[in-house]
Amino acid sequence: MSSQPIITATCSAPVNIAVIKYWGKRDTKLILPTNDSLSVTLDQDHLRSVTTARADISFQKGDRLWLNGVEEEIGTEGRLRTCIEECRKVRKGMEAKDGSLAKISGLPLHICSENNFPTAAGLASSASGFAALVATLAALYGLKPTLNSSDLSKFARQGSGSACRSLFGGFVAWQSGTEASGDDSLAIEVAPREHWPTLQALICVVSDAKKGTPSTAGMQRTVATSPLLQHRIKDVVPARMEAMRKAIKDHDFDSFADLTMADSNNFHACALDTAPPIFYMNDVSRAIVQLVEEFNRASVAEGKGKRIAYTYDAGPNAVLYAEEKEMKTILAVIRHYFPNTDFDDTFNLLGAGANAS
Ligand code: 2P0
Repeated sequence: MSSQPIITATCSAPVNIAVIKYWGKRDTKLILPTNDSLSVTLDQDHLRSVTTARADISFQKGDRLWLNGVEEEIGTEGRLRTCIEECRKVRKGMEAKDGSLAKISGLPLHICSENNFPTAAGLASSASGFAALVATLAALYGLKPTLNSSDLSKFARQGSGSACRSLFGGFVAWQSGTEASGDDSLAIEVAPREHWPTLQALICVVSDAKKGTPSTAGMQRTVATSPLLQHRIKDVVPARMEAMRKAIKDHDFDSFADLTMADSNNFHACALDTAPPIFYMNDVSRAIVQLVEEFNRASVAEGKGKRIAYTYDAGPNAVLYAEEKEMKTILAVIRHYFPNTDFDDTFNLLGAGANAS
């Protein structure tokens, strides 16, 4: 390993969209989830975070961070601080072990992060943002020989739960783990993007307003008050994770669609079962559900099986998964029924994980 300090690093990270949803924490500080989740990583052409970090003795005001050009307070504790210090601690340990390594762990950091999509677009930016932060610090500190992507996912997880999944490309599982330390709560690759390269995602931005109930607060209200969530954790998700792995392994779109839509609906039912209830979907979201269900019903009647899967996160925007060959038709149908809605018409391919091109 080189003893020269690499004092600047830039990495990017993609957005991921869960098909088995994360909703609820068993530990809010370490961000340990109440159930496993599984997501699809999108390509970085349309949605990504790019982060640059520099360590420099001349940064006399200490660590600082700018998000889309606006300085954010890092503070002495909290998610940003945790991610930075976790990476720094590993570098410090490496420097203590290997005297030839440049002593950069103690240098102040300046970090700039930009999204290539509007933060207010109602699309999750925390996942790509924290994944890019950890990937960048890992590059700056040369952590990769010591830590693999699953190890780094544990750091990103402490920034934002869903961020751990953006360290990998393709199909990714976040194993909830059982240890109180969080050491086994990490992301793993289920299948690389090359496994199913014809699967694509269409993002229908129904509303670009910021969501009313932020995920972090909303999910803990669900944990505290929803009996349905307990059923979801114990009886629904474990079997669904297994079935989803099999659907992906077999390129079985029909099962993939069934499971994806069922899990989106179950998650939103848990939100509705929360006291007071949380409404993320709106009338347009529900109209898209009805349209997809009708499209699939007609397709099944013709013997073609289901051809579209919808899923909704903590907001009204629809993500539609389909095979590449179906996308033109789907876009035409959506445009026909929603002529006045300015949906993004870009198809998102499956992408690679953080820092990969
Ligand atoms: C998911 N969501 O699996 C689920 C589906 C929203 C609905 O992960 O508190 O922003 O930072 O860990 O990761 C959104 O939650 O929450 C989320 P924190 P996060 O993608």
